[in-house]
Amino acid sequence: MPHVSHPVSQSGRLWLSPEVADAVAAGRPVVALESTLLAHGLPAPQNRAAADELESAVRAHGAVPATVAVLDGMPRVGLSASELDRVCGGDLAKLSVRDLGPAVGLGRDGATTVAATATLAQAAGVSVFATGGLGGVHRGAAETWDVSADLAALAGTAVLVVCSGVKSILDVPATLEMLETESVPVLGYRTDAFPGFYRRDSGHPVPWRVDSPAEAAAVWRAHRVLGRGAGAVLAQPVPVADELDAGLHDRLLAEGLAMLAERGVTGKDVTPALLEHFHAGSGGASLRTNLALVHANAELAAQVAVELAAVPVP
Ligand code: PSU
Ligand code: MN
Repeated sequence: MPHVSHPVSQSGRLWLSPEVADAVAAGRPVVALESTLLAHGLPAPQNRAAADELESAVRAHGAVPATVAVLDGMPRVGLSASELDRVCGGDLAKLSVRDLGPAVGLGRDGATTVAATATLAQAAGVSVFATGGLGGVHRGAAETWDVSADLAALAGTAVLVVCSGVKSILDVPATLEMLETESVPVLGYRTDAFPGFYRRDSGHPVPWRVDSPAEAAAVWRAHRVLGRGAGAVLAQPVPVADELDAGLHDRLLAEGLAMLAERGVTGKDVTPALLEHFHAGSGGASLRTNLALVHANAELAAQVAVELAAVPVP
């Protein structure tokens, strides 16, 4: 299909695929998908299969998928099959919001984090976004100051992020505190517990619970009016059958944290290094958990996007 122009891509450096541009213009449901989880969170070749599978899950529930990345300096919302090949082909930079200007200005490629994906989704007119885990406050942040830019981005970007909470590798209560400070509502989906990614319960409660896509959509509509432009988190625990065994989880976490300290891994390399450690050390179990939860989040995000499209947000 030839690429058609869209007003957004003409006015600035932002490319929407024809399918995404048409859906946004017509007010049809669209779900943004993140590319860092493909490029840095999942090993090849499973990442390429996952990219297709997530897009199919969104379509199966009646929405248009829009995977986001920067290629040849162009921020893209909605990728073709060959563009997904590039994202999953290895060696892509990890782009948070601070990296968007440099990557675009210098004509580079990169996979977008939650923060950068939310920023580009909002610019494209897409307000629902599915991913696996949110970045947050790292353990030891009082010394290292390592707090994911995902939190600041959510504070100032009106996007609903459907995820499975944050990983136990982070400081979970500090992350929840910061989301509260930034006035980002956290909604448990059919749960009162904030999910811990591999595990259904991080040990910390959520302030609010919703039990259907319609309830999530109702909250999002109201938050768009009252929430001062902030995003929101819809946190869905991994399906019961796919939860990682508690003992295995705790062992991998302890080993992984020791490995980071030993190797001196810091900054933006921390999350990918720990994910790899979990995937390698669990004999594939953590990968199955990871794939199952992003799939479920893509489905739920599509259902919420369909609800929102039925009654447009003011
Ligand atoms: N958490 C996960 N899997 C991931 C990430 C986080 O369970 O793949 C990725 C997301 O792209 C998230 C980013 O936005 O890591 C956060 O990185 P940092 O902590 O460097 O901001
Ligand atoms: Mn960081």
